[in-house]
Amino acid sequence: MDTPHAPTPITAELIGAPTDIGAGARGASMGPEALRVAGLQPALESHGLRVLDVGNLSGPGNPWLPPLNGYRHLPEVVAWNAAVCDAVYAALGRGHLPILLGGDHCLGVGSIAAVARHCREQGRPLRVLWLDAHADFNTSALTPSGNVHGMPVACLCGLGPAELVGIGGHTPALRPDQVRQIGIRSVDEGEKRLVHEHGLEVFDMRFIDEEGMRRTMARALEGMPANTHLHVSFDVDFLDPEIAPGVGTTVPGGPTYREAQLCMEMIADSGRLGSLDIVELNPALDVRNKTAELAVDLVESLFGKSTLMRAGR
Ligand SMILES: [Mn+2]
Repeated sequence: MDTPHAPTPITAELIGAPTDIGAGARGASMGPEALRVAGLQPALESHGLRVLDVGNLSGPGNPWLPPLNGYRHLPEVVAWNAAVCDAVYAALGRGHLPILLGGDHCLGVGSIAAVARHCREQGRPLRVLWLDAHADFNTSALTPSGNVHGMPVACLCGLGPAELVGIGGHTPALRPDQVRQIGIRSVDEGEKRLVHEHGLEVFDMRFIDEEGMRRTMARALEGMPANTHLHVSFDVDFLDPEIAPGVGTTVPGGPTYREAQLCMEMIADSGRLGSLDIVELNPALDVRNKTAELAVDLVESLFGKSTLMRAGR
């Protein structure tokens, strides 16, 4: 029986968004099922969470067309993001911790716009950790590909097509000073300039090499008031491709297994995690689902599984 002081168990709500509508390679649409097959739900349950798998959202198919006015599949991208935004916002309203199972990273727009809306309404500070090989701060003027999965941070900060930028009902959804980017190692020239102009705080691989993951995460997590909602947007290409081959946009030189574990454990230690995206997992490029299994392993650490031999853990 619960004592009056027992903490209410967290209810995680798994929301699948099976689409690769914003990506440059097909296959991330199979990500949600690969995460389920890798045992995401029982893994979370083993750490004391209640887990509600609400299944997959539905949306338009991928017509695989060239860019139109600088964007590929913009109407479809908007439709998927609107569905994600509604689902994540509803989950937060139920007091649940939404876990978006992508899908490509364009879905970060809908997911984080919903979180930002919830936080505005609740008067809570929001911080977003963007774990990624890429800054995802492109605009249609900067990127020739037109793939929207390279643009979500820019869209959230108000740079992008109006129908996507305004999806959470407030433009911009985020201020750049709410975002910390970690693991970045591939940024286009024009994008780099834009990131600096907008003052995003970036802990790139050079920073992690020089300072170590511990100092990196301490910096990324510092200065959060007690009621801060922390959102983690975990692009699986954050990880070194040696350990995580199942993504469409591998970039060598990412965090090792141990560095990634420490990153997740320090986020867990902050006690602030309120929502999560797991995106860009591409089972078509994976090897026997090992990248999905690694993602599940790391998400366990995010929810308190510690690989350290310390008392009380
Ligand atoms: Mn990304």
